Amino acid sequence: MNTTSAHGRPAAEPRRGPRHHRRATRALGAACAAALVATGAVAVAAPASASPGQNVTSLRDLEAEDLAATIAGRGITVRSATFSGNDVQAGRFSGMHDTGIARGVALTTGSLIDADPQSDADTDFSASALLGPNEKLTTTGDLGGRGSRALDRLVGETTYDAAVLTMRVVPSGNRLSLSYVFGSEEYAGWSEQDFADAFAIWVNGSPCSTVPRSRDLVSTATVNAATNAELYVENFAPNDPGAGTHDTELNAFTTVLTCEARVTPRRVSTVRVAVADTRDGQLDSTVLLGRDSLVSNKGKSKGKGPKADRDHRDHRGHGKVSYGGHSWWLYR
Ligand SMILES: [Ca+2]
Ligand SMILES: [Ca+2]
Ligand SMILES: [Ca+2]
Repeated sequence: MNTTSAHGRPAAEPRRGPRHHRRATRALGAACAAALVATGAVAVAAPASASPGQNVTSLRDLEAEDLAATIAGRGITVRSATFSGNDVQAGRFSGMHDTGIARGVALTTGSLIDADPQSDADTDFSASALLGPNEKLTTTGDLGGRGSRALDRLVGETTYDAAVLTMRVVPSGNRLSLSYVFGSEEYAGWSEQDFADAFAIWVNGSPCSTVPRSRDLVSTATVNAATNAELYVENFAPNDPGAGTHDTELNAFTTVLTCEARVTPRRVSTVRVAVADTRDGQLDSTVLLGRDSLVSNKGKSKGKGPKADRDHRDHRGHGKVSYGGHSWWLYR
């Protein structure tokens, strides 16, 4: 396993807060606070309602096995599934056409659902990290949750509020693939200040959520307006979350990417998806997994992925594909 930082940042770089202290709070001054003042989109705990047609059902009403069944497509038999994290951090969603994955499973370092104002237990989050539109640049579920040791080792940071879905599956062929999108509230200024949250998909212990034609892990540090920009979808204007044209709370997100791995046919493989905050528990990062997109077949697999309006991909999975009126270039 790669144990070096995917971000290439110096270990001695000054930090904004005591990383060992769970409740270290980021001073949301500077760019983000200015943005809130400028837009009036102040972080009042007003329950944001989802845009029409968008729905999410969290693990308050589902089991981890339901999530695995949603992701599993052709050539995959699910043996078991477990989840680690708060039950509001994972669930099933639909109607998210603008993200490139309209239906599937989401994991987040915050909450997928709005807080119930009647519940005392909901005081650490207010609004969904996923459902549109983009109302704030700083949507946060600070859940006091543990991090992931595997992500700690992988990215060289202490992590918090980890959401980890682990699935034991039996693939029919020697290839396995899974379609995903990674998005974050850390986009909009904080990722450049070393607040890149941690995310990985592993197949039998090997990370596969890498930038195409590279070994770099997908994160805010490796996919953004300046780096691998062809894989990056921005959903805000400076100081203005409402200027985003994509109907999701995510400040920015990747195009639809694919994890691919070689596996042994008819033997149990372990697929693990994990996302966690780094340095503090604030500003949510979220990963979307396409419905029926965990697939296996013989030889080269480009995955089933979410159903597209138009699909001009070639046999290698290269090409242009359109979802919900938006087009994406996919690279394999
Ligand atoms: Ca946002
Ligand atoms: Ca969090
Ligand atoms: Ca974060």
